[in-house]
Amino acid sequence: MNDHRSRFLQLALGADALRFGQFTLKSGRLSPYFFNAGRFDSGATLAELARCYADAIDAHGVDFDLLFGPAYKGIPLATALACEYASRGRDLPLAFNRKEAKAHGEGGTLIGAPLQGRRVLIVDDVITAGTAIREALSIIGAAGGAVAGIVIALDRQEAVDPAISRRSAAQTVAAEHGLPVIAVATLGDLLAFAGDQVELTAQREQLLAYRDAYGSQA
Ligand code: OMP
Repeated sequence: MNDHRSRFLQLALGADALRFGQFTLKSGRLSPYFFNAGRFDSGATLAELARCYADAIDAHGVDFDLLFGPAYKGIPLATALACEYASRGRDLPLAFNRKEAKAHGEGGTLIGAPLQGRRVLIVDDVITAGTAIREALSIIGAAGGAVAGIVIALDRQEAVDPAISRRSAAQTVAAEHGLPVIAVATLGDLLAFAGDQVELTAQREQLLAYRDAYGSQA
């Protein structure tokens, strides 16, 4: 693996955005790793992260004409990606939401370019159960946008209820909405990456056990 996936994983580990230990997830699961996109907290790390996103999107080839960053973590990600595309010669409109509606000034919950009639690419950090992405889908639909796809940095490839189905949350969202879900890297990529690093052997064992318990088949 020597492309945007390994560049991203190296960047995330170096920035402490990807950490090993014991973490309680939004779903209540106890995870041996956690991805915190908030640790991409400098211009240089965000710029390199945006290059990884753009390379993953371009490798996939999705057709879109607006970037949408869901509050809060998606906002700097979509913004950095818009800047990266501008530096590649493509000036894309950008929009995001706020979590609490504003009753004064411009009002509402949407900021930036109008979504009406646009093919929107959602830019977010991570998918576990897909709750955050579903919220973004309904916000965009209500504003008259058509979602063209979803790009995330990390797909944790977890089944929502492994006793019922081993389909991942990303696969479920993709199938339900007929949308591509593009990940810069997946848990599978992280396992392959960790397999090449002797110092990550113990962490890899924990990741494998976690995947056995909650992971999707893909
Ligand atoms: P879902 O809404 O379940 O897909 O989970 C996405 C959200 O989980 C993210 O927006 C974060 O709030 C949080 N999260 C992380 O940021 N990193 C992780 O590695 C795992 C989670 C999580 O709680 O599942």
